[in-house]
Amino acid sequence: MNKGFKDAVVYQIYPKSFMDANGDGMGDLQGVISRLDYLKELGIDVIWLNPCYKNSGVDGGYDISDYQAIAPELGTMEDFDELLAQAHSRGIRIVMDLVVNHTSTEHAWFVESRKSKDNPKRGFYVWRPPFEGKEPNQERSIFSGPAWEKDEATGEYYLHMFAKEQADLNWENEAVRREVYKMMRWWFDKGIDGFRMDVIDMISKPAAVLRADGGPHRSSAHGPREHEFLREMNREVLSHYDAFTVGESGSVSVTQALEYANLDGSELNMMFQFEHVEHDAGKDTKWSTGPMDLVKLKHIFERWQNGLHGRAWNSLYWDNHDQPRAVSHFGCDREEYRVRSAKMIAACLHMMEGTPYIYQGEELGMTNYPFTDISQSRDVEAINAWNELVVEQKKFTPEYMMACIRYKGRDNARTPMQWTAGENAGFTTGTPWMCVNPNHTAINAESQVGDPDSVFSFYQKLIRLRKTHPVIVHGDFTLLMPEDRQVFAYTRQYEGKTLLVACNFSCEDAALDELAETRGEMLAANYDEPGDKALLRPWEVRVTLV
Ligand code: TEU
Ligand code: CA
Repeated sequence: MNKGFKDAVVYQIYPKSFMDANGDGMGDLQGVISRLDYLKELGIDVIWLNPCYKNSGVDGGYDISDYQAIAPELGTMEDFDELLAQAHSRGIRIVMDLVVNHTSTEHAWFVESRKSKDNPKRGFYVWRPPFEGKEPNQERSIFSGPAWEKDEATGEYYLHMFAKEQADLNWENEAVRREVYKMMRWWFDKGIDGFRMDVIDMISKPAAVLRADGGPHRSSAHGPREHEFLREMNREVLSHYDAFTVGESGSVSVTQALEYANLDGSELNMMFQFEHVEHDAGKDTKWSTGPMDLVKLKHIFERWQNGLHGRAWNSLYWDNHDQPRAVSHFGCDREEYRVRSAKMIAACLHMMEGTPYIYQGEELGMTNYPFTDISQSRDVEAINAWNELVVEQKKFTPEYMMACIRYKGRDNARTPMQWTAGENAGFTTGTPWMCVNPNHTAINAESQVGDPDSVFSFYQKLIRLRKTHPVIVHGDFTLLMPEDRQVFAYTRQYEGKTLLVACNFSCEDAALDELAETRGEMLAANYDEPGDKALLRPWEVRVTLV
C-alpha cells in the first residue's frame, strides 16, 4: 500500500486534449513528455493519466481493446516508457486508469466470447437468454437505452452498463479476475505507481441485475462480492507494490467509503465520490441547467470531511474529464469574476482534508465551451442522451438540452488545453480533433506562468501551503455559518493550530459572523487590499492561520 497518498497533489491528464507533439491534431504521450517541466513548476506529485490503451474510439479511451498496448494515436510503448522515466526523474509518479468493469467489444476476449455458447471465453462476459423474446431484464445503460444488447451469433444478450461497444466483464468468473490481476502486475512491474479504478463499484453486480426475469431497473453498483473482490485484488496485487489507488464510484455513500477506503489498507487508498458534483443534477438524469446550491454543497462536504476523518481518506476534486469546468460550475466564468472565483474555489477545496486533484486547465481557470449545436458534441453520453431525451422521447426541447450540455456536458472538459494565445491555443500545429475554446486568447498558460497574480501562481501557492502546514493535511474540520447562502467558511484544527478559510460564493458582499471573522496570519487571499475583517467582497477568499 502506498505511504505517500495523504501528502500528494495529483494532476489529471486527458491525453487526447493535452498536447499534440506530431501535428496530427490529437494530443499524445510525447506531448505530455514535453510539458512535464510545466507540471514540475506547478508543483504536483502525481499524474493520473486517463486511458491511453488501444481502444475502439467510442468513449474517450474507456473502451479498451488491448490492456497492454498503447493507442497508436497517442504513441507507442517506447513513448510510454520514456514518459514514465522522464516523470520519475522529476520526482513525479504516474497513476494509470484501470478500466476493468468492461472491455471494448473489439477486445480479443469478447471477439471469442460472442462466437458460441461453449467458447472457452464465453464466461468472461455476462450473457443471458432473452426474457419473453426481449431483454433479460429492464436494466438501463448509463449512456441511455437498455443495458442489454442482443448478439445475433447466439441469440443471447450481453450486459453493457455503458455504450453497447463496452461489454461488462463477468467478475464472478475467477479466470477473469486472474487475467486482470496479471495485467495489473505487468504494469506495476514496468514501474507505474498506481491505478485510478474506473467504476470500481460496479465489478460485483447486484443479483437482480444478473437475473433473466424481466425485472425492473435497479442500482447496478455495490454488489454482494464487491469488497471480497477488492480485498482479493489487494492481496494478489496491490499489497506487493507501493501502489497509489483511488476508486471511482458514482453512488458511494460516506458509510460505504469507510469500507472501500479503510485506513487499514485492505482495499483502496481513497474513493472518488460524486455527491458534490451531482448536487445540482436533474430529477431523473444528470442533466440540468443549475444553479448550484451552496447550502446543500456545504453539507455534503461537511458529511464527507467529518465522516472520513481518522477512519478513511477523501479525494478532493471540482472537475475531471466527466464534469464541466470547475470555474463555470462552482465559480463564475464571467470575465469580471473569472480569475477571482477560480482562485476562491481552488482555495476552498485545497484547504480541506484529502488528496486534491487538479484537472488539466483548471489551474488556468479554463471555462466551459459555448456549445450551440449538438453536432459540436463528441461525447457518446451527450449524443445518446440527445437522441433519447430530445429526438425519441421529446422530454426535453432542443434548446433546453443544449443549455444542459453547456452546463453539464463532458465535452466542456475535453476541449484542448490552452497553452498560448496563438493558433489552436498552441495545442497543435494541425487541425484539432475537437474545438478549441475561443477564449484561449485571454486564458492560456503562457501568459500565466510567472505572473504572480495568475490563477496558475495561486495553485502553485496552494500546493506549497499544503507542503508547509501539517494542519492542511491532518486537521479536523468544522463548518461555520452552515445555513448561510453566500459564505462557505470552515476551520481546520491540528496540534494547537487553527486554519480559517472563508469564501464568498457570490457576486455581492457577504457578512461574516464572529467565528468566521478574519484573524491571524494571512496565508492566501485573492484581493490585494486586506478589507474589512467581517465582510467578504465578491468571490473573495481568505485563508488565515491562528
Ligand atoms: O465514469 C463513470 C461514470 O459513472 C460516468 O459515466 C459518469 O456517471 C458520467 O460520466 C457523468 O456524466 C467512468 C469514466 O470516468 C467515464 O469517462 C467513462 O465514460 C465511464 O466510466 C465508462 O468507462
Ligand atoms: Ca498527436
